[in-house]
Amino acid sequence: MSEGLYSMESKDFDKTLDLKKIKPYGDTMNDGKTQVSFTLPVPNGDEAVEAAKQMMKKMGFENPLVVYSKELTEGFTFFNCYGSCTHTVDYTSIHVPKVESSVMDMHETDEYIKEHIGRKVVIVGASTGTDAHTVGIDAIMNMKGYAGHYGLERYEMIEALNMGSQVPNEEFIAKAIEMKADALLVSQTVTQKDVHIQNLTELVEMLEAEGLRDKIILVCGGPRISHELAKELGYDAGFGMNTYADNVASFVVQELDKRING
Ligand code: B12
Repeated sequence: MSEGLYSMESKDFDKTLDLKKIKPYGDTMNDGKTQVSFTLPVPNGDEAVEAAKQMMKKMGFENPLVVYSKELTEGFTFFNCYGSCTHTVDYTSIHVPKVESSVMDMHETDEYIKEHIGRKVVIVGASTGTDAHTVGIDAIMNMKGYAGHYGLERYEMIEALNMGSQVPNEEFIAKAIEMKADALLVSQTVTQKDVHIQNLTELVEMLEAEGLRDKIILVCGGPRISHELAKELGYDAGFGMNTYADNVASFVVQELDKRING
């Protein structure tokens, strides 16, 4: 294949692409081909496969095909299906609120702190409430880092404390007061029954009651956290999947600089 074809944008390559009406791509533009997997609470068999096909049609898929079905446990069958999606999305109308700070690497952030803040920045993090997931907060804070990005413990100009998981909000706040934290990082992975919303909201309310909310930069993160949700819940910023320490550290130090130096 010639190099020219690779460098060609898909809109030049395929004239049928309409960004106002995008559809999943299988092997031709606008074919809508999608793979879906789900479980139905019925035993495996012809009726189960038919039920899965009807479910696919109700979800907006044409020509549904059940390519795999397996009873996982008595009375529960798992399906892999293909179908052509009938729905479209207007890509041109999408606006996703994002944290607005320029992302610096560890060395740039350390230099920024030296120049603009002139002392170590104190950051306390935890996976709070009943949440036992530690990998997310470790990825952000651990010395060794994550995917080639060093965590906050490695930064020369950051004093970082990772309190681990299942940390009650009371203990988290007590530690923040003891360490005179500039920023608190909350990790929430479990979102079943909106438990993360209750827990994140409780922390904001408790910080407000202590008169601390405005004195601390409050950041949350997790696979189902967005910046938009975080702002709605009263946080300064929220980070989702594929976040690195660089993103968080850059936001915290630039925000702290604004608050201290205007
Ligand atoms: C490992 C794991 C566990 C381990 C955790 C071990 C540990 N020490 O962490 C164990 C076995 C204990 C566990 C238990 C449970 N788990 Co679990 N678990 C997972 C799993 C497989 C991986 C999570 C993970 O480590 N991801 C890797 C990290 C790096 O990604 P991340 O967390 O998204 O973090 C990144 C970003 O989100 C962000 N980030 C995260 N936190 C923060 C914080 C800040 C401040 C910032 C800036 C950024 C940030 O940065 C990180 C790096 O980019 C997921 C499924 C999956 N594949 O995701 C399920 C999953 C999260 N678990 C789930 C569930 C339901 C549970 C249990 C309730 C199961 C049960 N019935 O007992 C329990 C809950 C226990 C509890 N009380 O919390 C569900 C959650 C569903 C939901 N929407 O709520 C998942 C999605 C599995 C599923 N598909 O059902 N689990």
